[in-house]
Amino acid sequence: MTEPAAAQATATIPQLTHLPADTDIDTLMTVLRRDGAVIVDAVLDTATIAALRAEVDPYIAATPPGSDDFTGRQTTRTGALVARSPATRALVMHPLIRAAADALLLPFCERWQLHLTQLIRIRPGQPAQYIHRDRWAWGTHLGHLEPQLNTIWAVTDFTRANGATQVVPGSLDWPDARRPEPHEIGYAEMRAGSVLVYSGGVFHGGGANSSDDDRIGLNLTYTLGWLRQEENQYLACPPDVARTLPADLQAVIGYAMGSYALGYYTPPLPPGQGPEIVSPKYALDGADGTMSMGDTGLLASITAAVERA
Ligand SMILES: O=C(O)CCC(=O)C(=O)O
Repeated sequence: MTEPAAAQATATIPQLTHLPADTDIDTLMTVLRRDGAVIVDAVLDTATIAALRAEVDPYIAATPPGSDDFTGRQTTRTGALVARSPATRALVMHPLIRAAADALLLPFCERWQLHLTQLIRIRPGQPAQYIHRDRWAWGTHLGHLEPQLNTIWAVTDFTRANGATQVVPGSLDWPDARRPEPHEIGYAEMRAGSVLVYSGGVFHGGGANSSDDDRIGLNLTYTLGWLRQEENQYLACPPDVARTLPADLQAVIGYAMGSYALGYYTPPLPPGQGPEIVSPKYALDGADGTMSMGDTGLLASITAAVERA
C-alpha cells in the first residue's frame, strides 16, 4: 500500500540522537562529532527549572522582540545571565558540558571561555529562522578548525509545533554555501530540562512557532580562548559583579588570560600607583600585581606546541 504523502514526509525527517543524563562523555562526543548535535535528556529536574524561571522570567517578560528577520520579530533574546541569574551559573559550569568543551575545543586552544548567554523565547507566529552555522559569527575566516561548543537548555518543552530548534545532522563538513533540503532538517524535540549540545559547524536555526505557547531555550555557548566573545562578558558581567563569583567561573567568563599573551591589561592609574601588565584577574582581587603576561604553564604549552610543529 502506498503511504500518504504526509506520512512519507514524516518518515524521512532525520532524527537527533537522545542520550540519558548519565551518559559518559565518550558516547556524547562520538555522536557530536558524527552528527554535529545530540540531545541529553532530563538533565534538570522541575525544581531546578522553577528556580531558574523565578530569576529570569521578569527579565524575559521585559525584553522586546528582535528588529530583524534573523533575530526574529516574534522572538525575544535576553542576556547578561551570569550577572543576573545565579541559577544560570551552575549550567554554565555543568560538568558534562565542561567535559564536552574540553574534548571539542582544547585541541585548538590553551583555554576555552564562555561565548554568550541568551534566553531565546520564540513566540507564537515566529517563522523559522534562516538555517546557519554559529561559527559564521567570525565570518568564514577560521578554515576547518572547530571554534565553538553550543548548548540550548530546554526551559519549556521543545516541540515541532512550538519552535524546536531545526538541526541538520551530519552537516559539519558541508560547504558554507549549501542549503539544506526540507527532508534533511531534523527538530530538537525534547522535554524541559533536557539540553541540545551542538557544535559551531552544524547547520541549524530556530524553528517556526505555530502553537499558542512560548518556546523558551537557554543558549549557553563556549569558544576558543583566543577568539572574540559574541556577548561581551566584561560589560555584561563587570568586575563588581564578577568579583562575587567562584574563581573557576570568573576564569570561564574571561577574567583570565586567554593564552600566555592574550588579555592582559594595565590599570590606567597615575605613575607608580598601580602595576603594569597584569592578568584581568587583577581587576577582581588585586592579588598578584607581578608584571606578567600570563602564567608560565601557558608559555610552556605554547613553546611545546611550536617545537612539535
Ligand atoms: O533558538 C533556537 O532554537 C536557535 C536559535 C539560533 O540558532 C540563533 O539564534 O542563532
